Amino acid sequence: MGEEMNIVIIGSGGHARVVADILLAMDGMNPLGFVSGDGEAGTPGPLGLSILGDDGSLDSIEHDGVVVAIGDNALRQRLFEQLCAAGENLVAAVHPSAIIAADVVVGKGCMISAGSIVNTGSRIMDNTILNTGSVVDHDSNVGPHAHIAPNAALAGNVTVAEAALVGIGANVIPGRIIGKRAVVGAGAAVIRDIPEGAVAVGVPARVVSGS
Ligand code: JB3
Repeated sequence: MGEEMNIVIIGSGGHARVVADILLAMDGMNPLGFVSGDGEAGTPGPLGLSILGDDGSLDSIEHDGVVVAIGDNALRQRLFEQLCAAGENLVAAVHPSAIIAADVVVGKGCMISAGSIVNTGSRIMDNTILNTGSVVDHDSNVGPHAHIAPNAALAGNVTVAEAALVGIGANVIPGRIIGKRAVVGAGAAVIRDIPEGAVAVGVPARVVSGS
């Protein structure tokens, strides 16, 4: 077996624990622990991993890569960009049970959770979350810092722009575009494009704010 990569997880909330579990399940990844503002360094944490310190301690921890494991899109984007600028290696955490077509492009720092499916021709850009059991069907584009929540499904040729959130259990019919930083509510059915910054809810989804 080749050498393992030592990975620091940025954040220590629920999402960070799921990312830790994914890294433990992957070949070649060795999660070292969490860097966050929560708790004293050395505090024992979940999955046998501890808090290593706050952001200032990252330089003193010997590591090969980091994952920003924070659900909030804006905060995850800010930390991702800071860490890239600092020369960090942003690695993707992809659960072994995810089914990803051979030609799919997966960007830096993505989290692809258990049971997710990404079909042929799709592109998953940097720092995106495909949460548990989500589906991204063929030729879809999921922009950087976006989040496809658990059990949400994108049909073919869907575009989800930068930092947009498709909520838990929502569905998007083929070819629709979800604008930058838009939010699609839980269980919504998107049959029309959603403008940048809008919040859309319901079946069929209607814009309730932001446009
Ligand atoms: O719905 C699902 C399946 N998952 C949700 C996920 C997508 O988002 C989950 O239920 C939560 O709603 C949310 O998870 P997350 O991001 O883990 O939220 P929370 O438990 O609030 O944890 C946020 C973490 O970010 C905490 O550990 C904070 O200390 C950390 N944090 C905030 N600002 C930071 C910073 N960590 C670092 N290193 N630097 C910061 O500036």
